[in-house]
Amino acid sequence: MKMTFRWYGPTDPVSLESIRQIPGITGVVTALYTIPVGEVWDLDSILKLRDMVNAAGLEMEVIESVPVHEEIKLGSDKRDALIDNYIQTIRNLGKAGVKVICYNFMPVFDWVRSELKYKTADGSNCLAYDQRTIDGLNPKKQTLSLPGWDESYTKEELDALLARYESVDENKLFDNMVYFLKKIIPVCEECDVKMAVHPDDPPWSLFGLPRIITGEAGIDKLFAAVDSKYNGITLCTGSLGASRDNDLVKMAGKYAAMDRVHFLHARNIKFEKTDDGRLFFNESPHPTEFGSLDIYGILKALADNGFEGYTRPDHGRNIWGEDGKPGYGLYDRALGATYLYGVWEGIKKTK
Ligand code: CS2
Ligand code: MN
Repeated sequence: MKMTFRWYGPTDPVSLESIRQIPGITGVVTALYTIPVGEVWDLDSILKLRDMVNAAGLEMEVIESVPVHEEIKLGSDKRDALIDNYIQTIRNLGKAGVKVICYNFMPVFDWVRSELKYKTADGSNCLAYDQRTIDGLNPKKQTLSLPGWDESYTKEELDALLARYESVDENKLFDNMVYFLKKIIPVCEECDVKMAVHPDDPPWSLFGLPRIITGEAGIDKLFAAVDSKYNGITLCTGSLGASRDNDLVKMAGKYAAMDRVHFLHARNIKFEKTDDGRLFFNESPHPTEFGSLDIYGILKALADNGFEGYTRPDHGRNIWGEDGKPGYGLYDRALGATYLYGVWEGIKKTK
């Protein structure tokens, strides 16, 4: 396992120096955040970023994310030019020594939560998801005020985009994803850069938009449609684990044995009891005991099936008075990293 840490670039309040001081961390996972979605990431900018990371004693072998333009997900006639740009970005990243690209194929919205600072009993705060709040939101009828939603679209632009997705169902979205992958995977093979799709978070349809990377069936179908090791997944435990239909220990073992897990996001979530039985979860500390997911079991299944890939602690809470970027403060993710390191050491030494 290669332990990494997400870093949001030079403006991240968490410095490379701090990251370097976390035991076991050898690299950061980052991106060029200022390049508009769809444009080529030029080699110079990539190398500058890599050199900055390397100068701090860390590697930059994983990118999260190179975002996929909505025109590609929609399958419009603009997609070929945008896929050509994506291909050029892959080539440039390969030249800079990048080995894995994490991306997602969720229409319009990335991860969705109802709260960014849910207060927990010990005084820390974390991200949370309450189905009741989400059910009360309708982006077609109201101006969406969704925590974490970056409002990069105006209301009119969002309306227009949502209207275009009305003719895109799960099957169409899947076909568009396969079209994209069939074009890029041969280049990935040539450049030795692996694609690792991040599962949909949460793994079900939201606001009427289709979502397809939600569990075993979708992932199996994706692997069958584009049968290359370079077409792999980011195993994000907190994303897939939000659906109780997903058996994460089984999936971890199965996909590691297929050599298709290129990146691990280790995050625990805790389902809370609600008066009316609706879904509510918050993002708990990483160790198994504090959440609803068997983080140990997942790591064991990965180890037993030969996983040695890139890993990072996903989302941490805000603790010790830190007021960090939601999910991405320093302290709790650092605790998560040392927990993962320790569990992994234990598994390896008792094999
Ligand atoms: C991340 C995702 O913060 C997170 O939950 O795991 O936002 C992830 O970066 C993207 O979905 C990957 O494209
Ligand atoms: Mn994740």
